[in-house]
This record gives sequence, structure tokens and C-alpha cells, in this order.
Amino acid sequence: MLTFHNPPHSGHAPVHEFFRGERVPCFEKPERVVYVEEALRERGHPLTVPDTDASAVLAQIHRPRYLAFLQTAWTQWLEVSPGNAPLQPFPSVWPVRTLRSDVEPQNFIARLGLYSMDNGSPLAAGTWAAAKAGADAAASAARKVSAGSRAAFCCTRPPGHHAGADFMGGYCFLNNAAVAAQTLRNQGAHRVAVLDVDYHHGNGTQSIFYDRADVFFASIHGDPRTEYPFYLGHADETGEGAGAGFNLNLPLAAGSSVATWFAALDVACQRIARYGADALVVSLGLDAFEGDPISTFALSSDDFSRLGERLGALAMPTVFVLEGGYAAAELGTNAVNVLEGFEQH
Ligand code: OKP
Ligand code: ZN
Repeated sequence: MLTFHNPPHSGHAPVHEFFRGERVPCFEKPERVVYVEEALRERGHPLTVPDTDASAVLAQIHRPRYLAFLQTAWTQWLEVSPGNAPLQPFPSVWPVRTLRSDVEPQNFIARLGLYSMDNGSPLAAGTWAAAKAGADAAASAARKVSAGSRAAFCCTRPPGHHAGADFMGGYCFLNNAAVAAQTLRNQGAHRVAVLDVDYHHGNGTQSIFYDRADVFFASIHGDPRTEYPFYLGHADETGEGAGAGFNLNLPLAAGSSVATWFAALDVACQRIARYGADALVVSLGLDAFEGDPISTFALSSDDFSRLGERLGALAMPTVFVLEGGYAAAELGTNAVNVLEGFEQH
């Protein structure tokens, strides 16, 4: 399968995140895509560097002041103090209900909180370059698919589906799936479906397209009553305004069986077929895997082949975008199993 990667991803290498009050090594680490790249090469899928600048489409997806902040965030952090270079900034204050988010504070950590949904999206020196190159890959893949390729895969990190129009969250900074969907629209697709199979609900993608009828969003994920991102992803979120009826959430109880997961996949695929999309974007998180350290679903490596086959049966031009998946050594097998299962159709 045609695959784009983003070599600058390696410059996004924060050291630690917070977990149960402790600092622990980052789950979302460069080795993740190194394993996927190895499996792709071994199994005969060459890697291509992006050839499209996503800047214009990023301006359609994200708010200007958020893009301006993210692009210079690390420089701003060093301007607070040059001694900050080896340190990771984390937000500690957020504009929740009754607080104002229209005025940008001058304090850097307060600005970081304004543009974050959690303290789980550590920044590093190369975060912007990595995220931008990932968005370039998503735009490149969508252009290729618009031009007639059956499918393309973005083997990129950091992931994107938790990032909203003006905030980062859950290791995500720029919403690559939204960039791919919007690029497909810009290139002439009338309707685009986004299917998010990551263990965690794609709150950013949902929110970006919530009031739009031209992009249908469907997601299978751990029930947000117990699973991250907690504050979005419930079954009663069906879209609003022009987008009413064009959002489908299929939350599953933590610990749900593989059979339950594939039944939900079938519901999502039937709705996507009925929607009549011209193209599909798959937010391909691999953390529904039985060996994943931060999820509770139980898909095996063979089940990822079945997932690919089911998606291939939709017979739609498709852009795959890598999202989560933290059993790093197995990510290559599981990702390529999806792609090769897809290609069987
Ligand atoms: C991102 B993606 C563990 C905290 C977990 C939130 C999970 C983000 C998942 N230390 N942080 O959807 O895979
Ligand atoms: Zn996830």
C-alpha cells in the first residue's frame, strides 16, 4: 500500500507524562512508528515522504490563534527562561466553565492551559515540526486517493484525533484525520466518512465536523463513562444543526469482547455505506489490541486482518491515518495486517 511517513517525528520525543500522580515514561514514543516502518519494509510496502504542504487545509481545520501558539510554543517556553531547554512544560490551569477563553493570557503556562484539554500532551523541541509533517502526510495521502489511488496509509506520529479546532489533548496536536477528510472534500469528494477505530473516542474529529453534513463521523471506543477522553463520545451525540444525524458513537463497556467489537464495526460500516460517501478516512488506532498497556479490549493480531477485510469490503477510496497503539513491538504486525486485509478486496 502507498504509505507516507514523517521522518521529523523523531524530534517529538518528550520524556515523561503523568500517570496516577507519578511521572512515567511517555507511552507515545518514536519507537512506535519505527516498528511500523520495519514491518512495512519487510512486507514490501515502500515509504514515501509527503509532497503536499498542509498549511492551507490546516487553516480550514484549526483556529489561527491555536496554530500560531503551537508553531512557536517551544520558542515561547525558552523565552520564559533559557534554562527551560531540558524541561517539559505542562499546563496546570484551564479555562473551565465561567472562565474566559477569549483573552490570551501573557503567562505561558496559562496560555498552554487555554490550548489544552489535559496535561497528557507533553511538548518537546520538535513537536511542531513533527505534527506539521504528519499533517503534510495526511494531505499528501488524501491528494493521491483523490487522484485515483485506491488507498494510502499515513505511518505518522504524533496522533491527531483528540486535537480539536483550538486545543491539543491525548498526545495529539494537529488533527490528521480531519486534514485528510477536508483535503478529500477540497479535491472534489461530496461526502466523506471518517471511521475511528482507536480505543479512545476521537473527540477532536467529532467536534470539528459536528455541525457538518458533508463529513460523517463514526467511532467505536471504550465507554467514556470510564475511559479517556471522559467528556465526549456518548451514544446520544448525533450531530447538531446541518450535521444532525451525521455523527455515530458506539461506546463499548471496558472489557468488551472481540465479538461485541466486530458487531459494532458492522453497525458502523452499514451506516457508512448508507451515507453514500465518496471516500473514507480511517483513524487507525491499534490500541484495541489485547496486548495494549492502556486499553481493555482484546483484539488479536489476526483480528486486525479481519478489520482490514471488513473495511476493504466497503470498496471505497480510503485514507488510513495512524492514531494510538502502545504495544510498540506489535504495532507493525497489527498495522500491516489491517492494510493487507484491506488489499484483499
Ligand atoms: C491517545 B490515543 C496514561 C494516560 C493516558 C490519555 C490517553 C490518550 C490516548 N498515562 N492518557 O487515542 O491513543
Ligand atoms: Zn487511543
